[in-house]
Amino acid sequence: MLRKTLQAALCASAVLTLSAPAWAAQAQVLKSEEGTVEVTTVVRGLDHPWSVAFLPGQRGMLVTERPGNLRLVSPDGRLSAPLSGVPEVWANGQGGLLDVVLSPDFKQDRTVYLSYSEAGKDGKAGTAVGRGQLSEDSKRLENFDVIFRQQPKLSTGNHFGSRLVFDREGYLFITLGENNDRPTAQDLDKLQGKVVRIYPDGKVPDDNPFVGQKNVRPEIWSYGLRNPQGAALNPWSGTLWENEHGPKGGDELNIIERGKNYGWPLATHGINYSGAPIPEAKGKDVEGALGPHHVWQVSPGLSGMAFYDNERFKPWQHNVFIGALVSRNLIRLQMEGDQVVHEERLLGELQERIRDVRQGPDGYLYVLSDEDDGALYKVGLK
Ligand SMILES: [Ca+2]
Repeated sequence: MLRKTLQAALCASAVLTLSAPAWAAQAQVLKSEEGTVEVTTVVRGLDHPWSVAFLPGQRGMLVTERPGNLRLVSPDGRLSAPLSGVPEVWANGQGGLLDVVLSPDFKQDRTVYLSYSEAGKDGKAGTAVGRGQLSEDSKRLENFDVIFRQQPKLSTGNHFGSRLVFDREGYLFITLGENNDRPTAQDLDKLQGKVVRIYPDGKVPDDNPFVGQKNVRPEIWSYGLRNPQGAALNPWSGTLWENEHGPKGGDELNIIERGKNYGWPLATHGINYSGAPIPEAKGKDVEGALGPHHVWQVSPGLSGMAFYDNERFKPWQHNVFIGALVSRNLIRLQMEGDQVVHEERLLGELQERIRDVRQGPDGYLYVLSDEDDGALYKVGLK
């Protein structure tokens, strides 16, 4: 009897998974400075989605859900069952299954990289990164292997970072939060509050800035970061850009340079959520630390970011888009060269926490809302 009930339930969920969703064709039309924005829901019912990666050749998109599932979304909005072969994640607070990116050679090696929070001792956790091969039927990751672990593990649920970005030479950058243990962002013997640079197999390049120094982690590329939840490679300059969720006030956009100190927690434009100053802070600008490239005095709660580099929507060309969790909208930054000259907020009508934004191969923006009933939206100009 129980088995029959289970079978019926499984059949019902299979039907749900395979039938075309009713919301797929609906589009919302919103006003913006650059014309009418059209928002199409590709899929709903995602459990706190965190990141999206596009498979080549119209094979759909991989989406991470923070509680620990990796799913495939078909181009017409069908949501797969969770893929098998994904590592066990420590899904507490801000931790769980986080970023997903494809290998630059995905067409040859079918390798998928994941960042996630991994359990340590005493109820604490840290960011880890691993990779596996996507099976031909896209139903599982095979031979998953951990290539990087944040050490020590200090998080009780906060500030994992953890965006993954390949540069043009094939180095892998990982952005790492300070696990809400502020002073560690300045400690070069720890991997909290850092950007690290490794080879795709986890080995450390000899030309990293601190290689060979005593009591310094050789993976470190730059340091003094709080919770870098957004990062992307600037397609015009090839440099790594990073944004971070500040304390109360002081969200930052930074251009990441080799060996540089980005200040946290010695230099910040923000204060504690309680209203008290950051105990370690010495000011907004501190000698030896690079100030933010751009700063928000009122924290939008920055998350995933994307450069727009496509002919489809010309008014967006050379813009930067960043998801905002607290202000619940999508930030559009108009740029002149590297300088931010104007800001607009989009998608505020949805009233959803925006976790990630990516430019799809079709030139549309794809946006994830970090909600219990999260969505993947396709966003364009009409
Ligand atoms: Ca800073």
